[in-house]
Amino acid sequence: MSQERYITVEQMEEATASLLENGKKVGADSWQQRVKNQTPHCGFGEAGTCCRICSMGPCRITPKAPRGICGCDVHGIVARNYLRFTAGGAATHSDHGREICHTLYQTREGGNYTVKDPEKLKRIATEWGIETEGRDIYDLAHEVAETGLMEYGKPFGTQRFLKRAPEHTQELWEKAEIAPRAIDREVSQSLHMTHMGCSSLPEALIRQSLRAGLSDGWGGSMMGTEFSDVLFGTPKPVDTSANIGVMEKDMVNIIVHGHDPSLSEMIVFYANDPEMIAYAKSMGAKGINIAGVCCTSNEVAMRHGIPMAGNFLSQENVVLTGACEAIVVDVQCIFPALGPLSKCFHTKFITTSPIARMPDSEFIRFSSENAGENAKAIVKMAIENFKNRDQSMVNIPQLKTKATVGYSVEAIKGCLDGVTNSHVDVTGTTKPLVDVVKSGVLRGAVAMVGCNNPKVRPDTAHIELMKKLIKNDIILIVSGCSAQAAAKAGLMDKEAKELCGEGLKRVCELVDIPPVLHMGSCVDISRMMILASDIAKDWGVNISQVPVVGCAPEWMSEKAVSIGNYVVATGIDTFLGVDPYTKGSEEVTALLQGEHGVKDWVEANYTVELDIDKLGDLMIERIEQKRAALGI
Ligand code: MSK
Repeated sequence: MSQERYITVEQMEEATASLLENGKKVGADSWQQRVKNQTPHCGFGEAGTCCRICSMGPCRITPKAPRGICGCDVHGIVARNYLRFTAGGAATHSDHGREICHTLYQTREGGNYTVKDPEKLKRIATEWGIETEGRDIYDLAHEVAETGLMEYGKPFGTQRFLKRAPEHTQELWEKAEIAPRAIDREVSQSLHMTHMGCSSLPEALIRQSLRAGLSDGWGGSMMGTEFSDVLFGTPKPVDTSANIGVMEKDMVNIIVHGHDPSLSEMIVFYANDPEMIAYAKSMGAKGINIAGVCCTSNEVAMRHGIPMAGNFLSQENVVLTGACEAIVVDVQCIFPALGPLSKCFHTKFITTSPIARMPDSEFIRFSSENAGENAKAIVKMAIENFKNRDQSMVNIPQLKTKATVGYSVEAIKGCLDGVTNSHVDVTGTTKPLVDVVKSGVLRGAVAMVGCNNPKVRPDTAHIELMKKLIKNDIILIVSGCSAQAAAKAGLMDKEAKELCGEGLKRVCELVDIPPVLHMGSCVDISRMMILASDIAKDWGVNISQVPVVGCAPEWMSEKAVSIGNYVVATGIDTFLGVDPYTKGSEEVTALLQGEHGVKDWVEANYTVELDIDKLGDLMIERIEQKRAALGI
């Protein structure tokens, strides 16, 4: 299939429409239909004004009933809901990080999992005060993993990685009493605070929301990211392709979906095994094609160049092609709908984690002990399923773009160093980047993240905002499903520099990068925190002064709320295109979005704007305000 330079949202919608037609022939349900069935949504839920924390209610706040049965007012209810939302996200990301710590603990020479980046492991060990001299690399890996696991439940002290932040930021956290302690403690304290008869003071609940978020971003997620690099390699720029056309008509298509790279890495390994490829050929296929969906896609794209089939709201599309032999999932963002949908086709829906069990799936429990064996069994199962494919039902829309992905902090510094020093040094500096921002060649940066949400025309907000920002010489650093939206549209192709303003175009040419930099999966937003910290230190200013903002224009998950809290708490103004169920309380809205709430504590706040074009204007305005304040 030929690759296209750019793909529009209209082309993607046309492709989806033809896939839905395919689905209709076999009686498939779709999220598009379920959205219709669920609309209009409950107004109390949307405003955050329904409380079902105890069984006296549910209580719904109206002008006639301004307090719940316990007497809690609307502000307490909205703030409690917000904190519970955050705690769900922090728990989820951090548990992902915990699984990665366990995988690191299981590494051994010649085992299922090995250490691929020993230098990074040693850097982290040194940072944590662990002796590295003369140590066996696996002894060291086990001690670092165990130390990491202790971060979840240690009785005293705060998260080790907080020391990576500029001193000023650490002082703000201490002063605001939001420096996160043990990760599990912050999550369980959030549930405790929101239990019936505990906190109903919005300020206290929002403070804890920031603290729980920080335990994710500077704790669980950061360990998830850092140890994934140690285990599977620190990403560096690699070419790949994106959009639904990456599925191959004549090959066994295996889709990996979810978040934890411990599974997908193994599937990728066995799909490349010559024995497995020969087996696929003996079954009449031309080979094995692996493609990804959601954050698993980011993980394997940035380390192996595995094509990206789609993001959150494209997950049903891969099955609707009729050419998916297996969709293999681990945890998070997986539609339970994939079970019944896969039954309409020949597709095997394979769940692998006890954390994400779903009806109508085949459960093959994955663990570090059986990873190799089970990954091989899954690949074999998919190959053997090829013969069950109904070729008359195959419909792979011809949409495919080129993308360059894998811009970890180390890779970005390496690229910048390559320009100034003609050699790549992964421990380099962000100074060249600071210089181009200071000079105005680049106006600033936007860290764009998050999901799709049917409340926003899928991918439009991501793509349109990115186009607008790069045209205004603002570089994009993206992760999660935002990254896939960019890749699907062609914005991660280095040629997309032609869509940029003159300044950004020059930077892209000089550094040989696309204008939208792929930084990885959801947990990798922690990479963005490290980059922001390094920039602030190299510049000699506070993070909140740097002309950079965060944005989640189509977010939907609890994880995104946790992310929003740690991005804001790190000092980065954050712009949302979907309301976080807080509009029912003026007090909570003022705390999150006003000039005298979280802004007083951490020098940043939220902006919620549902008009996407306006959201873009507001981000540009904020970046320009920061520039003006710095006198640049
Ligand atoms: S996968 S949390 S839909 S970004 Fe990380 Fe995408 Fe959002 Fe899931």
